[in-house]
Amino acid sequence: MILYVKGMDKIAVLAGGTGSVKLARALYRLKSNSDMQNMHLSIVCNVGDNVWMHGLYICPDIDTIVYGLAGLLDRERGWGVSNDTFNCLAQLAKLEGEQWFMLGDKDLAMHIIRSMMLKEGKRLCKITGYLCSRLGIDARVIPASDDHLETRIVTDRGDMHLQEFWVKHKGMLDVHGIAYKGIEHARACSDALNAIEEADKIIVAPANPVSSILPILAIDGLRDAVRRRRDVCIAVSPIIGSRPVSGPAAKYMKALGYDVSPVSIADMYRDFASSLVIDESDRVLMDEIKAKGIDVYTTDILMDDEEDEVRLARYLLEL
Ligand code: FO1
Repeated sequence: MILYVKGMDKIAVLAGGTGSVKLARALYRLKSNSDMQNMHLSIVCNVGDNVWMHGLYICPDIDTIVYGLAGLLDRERGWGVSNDTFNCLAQLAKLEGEQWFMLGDKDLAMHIIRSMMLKEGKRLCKITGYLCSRLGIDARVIPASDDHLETRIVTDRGDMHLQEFWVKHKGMLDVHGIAYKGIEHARACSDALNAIEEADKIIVAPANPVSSILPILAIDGLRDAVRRRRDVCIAVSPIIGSRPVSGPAAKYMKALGYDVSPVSIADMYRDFASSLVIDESDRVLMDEIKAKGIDVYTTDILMDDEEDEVRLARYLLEL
């Protein structure tokens, strides 16, 4: 039985990729409940992971969310299409040499259509809306910006695109800094600003704070837009204890001078989120977090299976 708050219809989620999709798809699943059919779900996606490969524009975080909502995501890997094959990549390897970024045959269709439409002058947000409608998705997946920006990781071997650091080098290099290249020219997508302005509740997904959430908020106007809605903005900690739930968040946070702790998430988010949800096992940190001027709630935030995902989504809607 869901204690769904009447009138709480518009939900905006700030999202990255592999961690965020678990929560996004659970909210989307709840939307099919008879008492929640009025819910309008808008997912504002990070674009800092976007990359050009083989003349195609890949938007990993957008694609992960789109595939997740469409029920096409490879759940084990957390990215790409389930039951995909890699024949085209094998042929590319013959013609071009070793390939380090795995683009599946089915996945390629998305990148081909997107790249074609971009070359026709269409905006990323319109293209994403079109792809969602073709896949029958009844939610808005919105790029934070239509403009290209990329998260660069500064390492011993120089600065490189996040995908090169994470996929090619398997996240093994030492990290000295992070930069959002192109951020000064990136304009916020108007649909993203509207979704934030109109939301009854904004949920910051348990995503990498440095490479997923901060690049969204670094886009001109976006942080201010969320700050104005601080009272309805809830964040879920991507850190439990002293570890990220997944991915390279620890390396990135340390590079920016933060301890890897939910307390640091409170420091990073307190100006735009009024509440932080942390794991039950971090209950002892509640007072320290509260002292930073952000409300704190505890629940089991680890999403190991579908049941966990839906339970956390319900908890956040009811909070
Ligand atoms: N992650 C990997 O670890 N290896 C890959 O080869 C890889 C390919 C890939 C292709 C399309 C796509 O949408 C995502 C892909 N990812 C891959 C995931 C991606 O690198 C990151 O996990 C996200 O950018 C972080 O959110």
